Amino acid sequence: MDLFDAQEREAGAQPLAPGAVLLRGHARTCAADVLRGVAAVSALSPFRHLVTPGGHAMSVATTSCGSLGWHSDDNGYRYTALDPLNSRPWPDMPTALRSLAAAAAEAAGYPRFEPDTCLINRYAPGARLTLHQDRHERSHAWPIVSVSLGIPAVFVFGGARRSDRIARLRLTHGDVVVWGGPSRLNFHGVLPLLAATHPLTGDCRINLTFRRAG
Ligand code: MD3
Ligand code: FE
Repeated sequence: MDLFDAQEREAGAQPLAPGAVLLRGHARTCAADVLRGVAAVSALSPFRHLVTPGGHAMSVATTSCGSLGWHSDDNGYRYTALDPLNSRPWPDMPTALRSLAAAAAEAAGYPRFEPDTCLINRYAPGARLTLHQDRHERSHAWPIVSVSLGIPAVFVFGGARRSDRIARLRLTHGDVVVWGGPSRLNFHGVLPLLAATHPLTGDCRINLTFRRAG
């Protein structure tokens, strides 16, 4: 039997690592509302391929909403209050996104999570995210809530050191992962996406990452 199939049949809250919880399919019922919110955000702050401090355009297209947004250029990675593309504040976080993040965090054992930013990543086939840590937030005491929508991806995650052994996890439409406590600084990434289609997103994957950055 395929290991991925076995993983996907499990429901409810599954521990992945200390402080990390997988909520399989948690966002399935609100997905259409959430994707309408993503469309409203990207109408104001369009998806763009950011350039890393090393000078490479990312294969993943990004935008943000909330009081802060994620940006990178020659000067480094950072959160900004204005979208550098249009010099306006990032779009407000749509209610459907805010409620999903709070409900998922609570279901994973992190009540009172109020994110101030949602990074929206759009993956076309072939797009990937190399192994990295999320460590640009002011406090690492808050969890990160990650929501996968659309076509599947293989997510990889290790430990607090780059050399720690790596586990793979296939994430599909509606899956939510909450990363907190000792897992908050784990290395993680996404393998190059295989071509597929999904009725709600077409040929892409959308990942939402809710954080308390400020
Ligand atoms: C594990 N995004 O934008 S979210 C990112 O699917 C990012 O787009 C991925 O990594 C994506 O930075 C994965 C899942 C995630 C986010 C933060 C983590 C996993 C994490 C922090 C610590 C450990
Ligand atoms: Fe990350």
